[in-house]
Amino acid sequence: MYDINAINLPKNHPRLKSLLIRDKLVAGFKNGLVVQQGLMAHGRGEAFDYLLGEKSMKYAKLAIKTAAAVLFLAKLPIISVNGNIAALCPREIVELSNITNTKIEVNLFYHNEKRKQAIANNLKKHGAKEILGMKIESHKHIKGLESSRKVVDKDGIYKADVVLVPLEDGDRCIKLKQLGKTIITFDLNPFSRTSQTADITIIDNVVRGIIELIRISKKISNKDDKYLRKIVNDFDNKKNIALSILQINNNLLKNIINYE
Ligand code: PTJ
Repeated sequence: MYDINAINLPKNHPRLKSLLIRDKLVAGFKNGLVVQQGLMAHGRGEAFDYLLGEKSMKYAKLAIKTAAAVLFLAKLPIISVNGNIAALCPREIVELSNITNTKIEVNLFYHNEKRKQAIANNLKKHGAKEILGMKIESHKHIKGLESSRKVVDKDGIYKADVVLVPLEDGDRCIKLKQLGKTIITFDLNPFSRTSQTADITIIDNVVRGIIELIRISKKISNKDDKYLRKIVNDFDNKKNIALSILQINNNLLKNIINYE
């Protein structure tokens, strides 16, 4: 087992947080949770995080509050877990699942049974009781989807009304939407097909955003449906994405002004 604590990073390094996140993924890769391509996907995410100033924008916080309300209003909400998520925030996934009564399903783009099992074991180590997507007899195929993500659990994503898909590929997001499901995503790239297709797009690093999602879920957990529905009705995802892109643009312009 690769020991993340053995990595010796200077504690006063100005980019310590970002380096620690990288190390989680490297450890996840060495321990069989993360696929090589996941490391590259993280690199793309990091680049966008830089443009956000590596902090959660107010638009991300608004999307997160809406996501919490949607999870509470759902009949059968599911969190879809891939290799990167399992390595980055397993404890938070389990905590969110407990607070919002959302089931966890492992679903991989680069399918591999051994890695799937390692991911499930890691989630169990962090307190997960039930993990969907593991039993062959429960597998169902989403018609019209070519990638391995088409294999879903009949008691999970297949019949879910709400699916949280962090770090997703666009194809499945589009397909799940066509099937009438409400989709929540964490994606640092506001231009990705997933971001553009989802119902609630959280443009934030999942490592930061999921902590806020847990916090706000705890805060609104005892609110009634009328209160929750108002949050959802007041939210405009397209507008929120547009404002996030404007914020990124302003961040870039600030740098030019500083240069002049
Ligand atoms: O474990 P698997 O086999 O299911 O594969 C997982 C990956 C992530 C490799 C797979 O889903 C994939 O290739 O994803 P994409 O198409 O690269 O999309 C990932 C998206 O997540 C990109 O838009 C990235 O910018 C974004 N992203 C990467 N890291 C983060 C992120 N968004 C939020 N938080 C991050 N930490």
